[in-house]
Amino acid sequence: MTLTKRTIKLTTPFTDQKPGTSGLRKSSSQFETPHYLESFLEAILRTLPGVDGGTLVVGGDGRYGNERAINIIMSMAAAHGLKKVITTTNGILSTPAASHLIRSRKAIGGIILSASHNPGGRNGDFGVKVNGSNGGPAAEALTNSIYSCTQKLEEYSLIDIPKISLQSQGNQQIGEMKVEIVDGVEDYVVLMQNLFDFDLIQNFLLQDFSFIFDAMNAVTGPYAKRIFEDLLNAPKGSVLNGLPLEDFGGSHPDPNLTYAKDLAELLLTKKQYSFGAACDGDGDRNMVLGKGCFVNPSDSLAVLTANAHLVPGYADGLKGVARSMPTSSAVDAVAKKIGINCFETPTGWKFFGNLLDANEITLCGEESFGTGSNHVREKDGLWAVLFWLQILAKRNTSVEEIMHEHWTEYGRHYYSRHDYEEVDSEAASDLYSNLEKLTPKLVGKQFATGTVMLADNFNYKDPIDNSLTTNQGLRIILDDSSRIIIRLSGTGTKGATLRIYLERYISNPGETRKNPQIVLSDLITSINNLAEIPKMTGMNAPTVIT
Ligand code: VG1
Ligand code: CO
Repeated sequence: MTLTKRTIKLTTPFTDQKPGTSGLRKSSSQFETPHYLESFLEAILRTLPGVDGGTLVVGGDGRYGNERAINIIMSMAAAHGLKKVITTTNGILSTPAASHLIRSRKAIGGIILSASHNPGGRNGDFGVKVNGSNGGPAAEALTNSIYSCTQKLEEYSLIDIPKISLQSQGNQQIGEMKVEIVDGVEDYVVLMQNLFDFDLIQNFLLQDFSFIFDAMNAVTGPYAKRIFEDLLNAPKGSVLNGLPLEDFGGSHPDPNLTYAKDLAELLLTKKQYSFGAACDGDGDRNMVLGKGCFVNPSDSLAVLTANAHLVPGYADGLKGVARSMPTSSAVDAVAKKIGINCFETPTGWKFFGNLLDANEITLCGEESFGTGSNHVREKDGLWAVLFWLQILAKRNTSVEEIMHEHWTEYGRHYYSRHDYEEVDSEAASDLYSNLEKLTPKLVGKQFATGTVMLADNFNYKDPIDNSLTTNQGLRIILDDSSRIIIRLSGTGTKGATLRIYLERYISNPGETRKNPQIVLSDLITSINNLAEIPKMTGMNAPTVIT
């Protein structure tokens, strides 16, 4: 069957993508305005190397708009000469599973439909993320090319096709292009089985150890049920909110103490389970909790690094590790002890890509509940949960014990992030530029708990391709190793989000069981005063404290 290609002229220019971001995240209603999604897809399909004759992976976290977007991608992909599009039943594909599929099927890249941890539904957010052939978020150069393409876009093309049913696996043909619908869970599960000892974890779960996982009505439900309930024999019902819903049941699929508060209550207040975990909308983030014990994501990366030798997939040792700049230095201490490199990158998973591809690092992570390794090129929520279970099983201990032993050995990097959400954009940018002028003047002076050694705006030179990324966050570093970082979020969709990251190192093992907010209080007060946060934002307290 030959199908006819149609070209549609654009009357309004597309100006919405922010330069430097590897996708587009906006309200669902914005994505439903005519030609909007199509315009961004056109820029991707014109820019991604290898489109002509190539294979593309497409799927999403199941939020409102997912199947519509998959159908539009099919009709545009056919018009741009792709040989094959691989998608999944019901379009369900987590971000890490997409990364794996891109790599294992040697695709030219992928389009992941998700606004990650942002709420979904008709009144929520939608997003389009672009990944390259290494399976990772599009690197800066590709992102910039897509951005410049959006700036001069005058038309887009598609082929009219009947709606494709994603209900079952199989192959379909659209003109010259093949559509392959696969099970989005299976390949990923096999990858996990290759990295972890499922028998050992299964036996451990049979002991006096209770487990609960919250899929937050988002993409990890089917993966978690398969892995934990079917393969590891956790009791049925161990996976809460396991059915992906278009609006995530009206909740905010962000695994932190504020938005996953039901789970936090089960573990921290009621102390009903030995272990609890949750993942975000698209499955790349994770939160790990023990009985009465919250694991800070920065500490989690440090613990995984220190115990990686206990995991079959990493038994040969680690090449190196990396963390994003605002992530605490807890992992640095472990890297130093085991004698491997520790790289510091800007916020965002794309900056780990080159280091992973060049085999300079094996594990990496961010303070924002992201941990991952060289098994894919995205952070991976369920992988992190399995990693923790493997360590617990091998050491036959509890999360709380692991944390206390870790802090006793390495000291504790007390850490917290304060987020001020939906701040007026102008007020937020004024606050930031005021601070940018003020902070360099602090060098040599007393501030909070010590003397300021360095105050700058973080720049990063990629050690592999030497590319330079500037303006990645203000840092104030003190002589007692305390750090305060100030950034404006790049992923929010309403107003601006101000993030303040606070870190203080205490080496004395006797002082590692304190409340972080108390230990960090001098830093908190000092930065609140310097930045005049209440006055500038009109907010007396952060929206989210992690
Ligand atoms: C946030 C996090 C960052 C993470 C990014 C994408 O960015 O801070 O660490 O990489 O979200 O996560 P920002 O610019 O809002 O601080 V996800 O789960 O969207 O892939
Ligand atoms: Co995410």
